[in-house]
Amino acid sequence: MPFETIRVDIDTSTRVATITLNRPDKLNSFTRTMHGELAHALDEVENAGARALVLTGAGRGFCAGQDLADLDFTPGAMTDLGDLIDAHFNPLIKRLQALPMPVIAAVNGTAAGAGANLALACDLVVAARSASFIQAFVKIGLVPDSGGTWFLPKRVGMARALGLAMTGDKLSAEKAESWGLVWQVTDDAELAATANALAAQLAKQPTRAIVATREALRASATNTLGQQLDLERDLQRELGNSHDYAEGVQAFIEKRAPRFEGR
Ligand code: T3D
Repeated sequence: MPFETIRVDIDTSTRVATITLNRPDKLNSFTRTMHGELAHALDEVENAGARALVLTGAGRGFCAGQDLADLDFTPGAMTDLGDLIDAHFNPLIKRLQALPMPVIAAVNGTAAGAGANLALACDLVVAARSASFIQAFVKIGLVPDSGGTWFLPKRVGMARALGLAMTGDKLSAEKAESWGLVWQVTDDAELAATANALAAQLAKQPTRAIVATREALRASATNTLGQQLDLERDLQRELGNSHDYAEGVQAFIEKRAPRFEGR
């Protein structure tokens, strides 16, 4: 399906899908159209049986959050931000977190406002050295949304979360890596290849096990050790019946590389 504001590429040999936010002149900020297209694209990626997704931006920005020109400030007809978030941003973050495949944000440039938190909602962040992360919300009198108040304290601790959110200061890719927000920083020219290679590597792994691992690691934030041990048992029981488990064990015994199929 042709899109106006994004590009979608699905490599049927590697089973890696790439979605590129494509409004470079506006630093790929979100309009309602882009939200709608992204929702369709995620359906497309899932229906195509992709086994890893790369989310990136065209041009010099990754995503500058909400397009502030796509809001109505007319008295009596003002955009209700709660409605906008309910209709678009929250479903997007939940969808990304629940996709049955690993998701990599390839942050090519500025990631601001909801754009920064969009990256944090992905499983792994690979960032170009020139990229940066800005919790820009405070500069327009808002609170970090799209999961920012949830992701940040868990990943960087309360002191740094408060600092980033209260100042709206730019965090460089290298500092974001040293603070634990980013998996890997690459030279700008290497970003696409690095993210693609990582996605191709993940797409060859036992996808169900990867997704279950993500579920377990997330659940550890609120579970007791006892609950976590039970969850690990349940997931292991489920995966013990998977094709990829049988294949992994067989491959080990036959001393060959496994051929996982994601089922
Ligand atoms: O508000 C709600 O609806 C609730 C939901 C909120 C979610 C949010 O994301 S709120 C936060 C919204 N985002 C921002 O506040 C960030 C705004 N942008 C900036 O602060 C700066 O653009 C950046 C720091 C990200 C980058 O600065 P710089 O100097 O590298 O680029 P620039 O010149 O400011 O931007 C380039 C173009 O993109 C420019 O357009 P022009 O003048 O060349 O035609 C600029 O207006 C446009 N642009 C950048 N960000 C946005 C945008 N246009 C609309 N909305 C944007 N968010």
